[in-house]
Amino acid sequence: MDGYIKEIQEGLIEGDAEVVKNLTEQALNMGISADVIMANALIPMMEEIGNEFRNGNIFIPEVLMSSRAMHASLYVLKPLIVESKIKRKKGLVIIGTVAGDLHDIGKNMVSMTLQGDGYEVIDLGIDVPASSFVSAILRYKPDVLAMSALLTTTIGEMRYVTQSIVNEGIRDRIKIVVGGGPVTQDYVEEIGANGYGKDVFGAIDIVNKLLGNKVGYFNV
Ligand code: B12
Repeated sequence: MDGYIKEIQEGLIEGDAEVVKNLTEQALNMGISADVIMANALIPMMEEIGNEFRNGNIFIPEVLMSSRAMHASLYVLKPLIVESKIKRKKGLVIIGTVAGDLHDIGKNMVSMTLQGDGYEVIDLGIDVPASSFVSAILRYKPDVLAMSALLTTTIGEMRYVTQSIVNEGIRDRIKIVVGGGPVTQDYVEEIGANGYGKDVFGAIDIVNKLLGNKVGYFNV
């Protein structure tokens, strides 16, 4: 198993989408689960790529290539992860990356795992303005709004969206969960959201908890 995980990681660093896609398929054929590929290969490697980027060892084009390779792997994993493990839909979640922010790898993973846990998810995409979040809530009446932000310059949008929901008079209709690199539990309390998830598993846990369903991703 370690061999495949390592090769996928190398493919991610090299930004070789074709190789990463093929290796992901091979790993699945060898019986390595989608959860393991995501948790052991994809997530730590993007962390590593982030460090390399911060330290000036790689630049935006390389990060974009790696991100493309990451999406190639997610494309293969998606049907396995979203294949609902229970028949009944547990609730409706609207998810999006806040305005000014283009990062969507983590959001897409959260969306896929929530679907895998039995939630219906409407993904508004990236760079979503507060007005679009509010319109989507009015239109679809979801149980949960999930927002993602990766930049210290964009997490403030989460406060603005939350305030817009309060101003619209619909705050009590929805639970708000937030996540992404700079987001913390303290920040949740500061902006008046309902919960925070550190990673995909934290996202599942908090949504299940807020909606009164204690069944976690691994237990379904
Ligand atoms: C890939 C990447 C890019 C790609 C994005 C491609 C894409 N399609 O997403 C590109 C090249 C476009 C990019 C651009 C930029 N980036 Co960038 N990027 C990254 C990088 C390397 C990885 C992010 C990632 O995908 N991680 C992997 C996923 C799985 O992790 P994640 O997103 O954190 O998500 C997990 C959790 O946070 C959580 N989660 C996420 N969302 C949610 C939502 C909810 C509701 C919940 C519960 C949980 C949750 O669960 C996820 C799964 O476990 C990070 C470094 C890093 N370590 O994060 C920098 C990073 C985020 N980028 C950074 C910067 C500075 C930029 C740019 C400003 C660079 C520039 N000078 O132009 C631009 C900004 C563009 C914009 N307006 O958004 C900085 C941010 C610094 C800061 N504190 O603000 C980072 C931290 C790099 C660094 N170390 O300096 N970037």
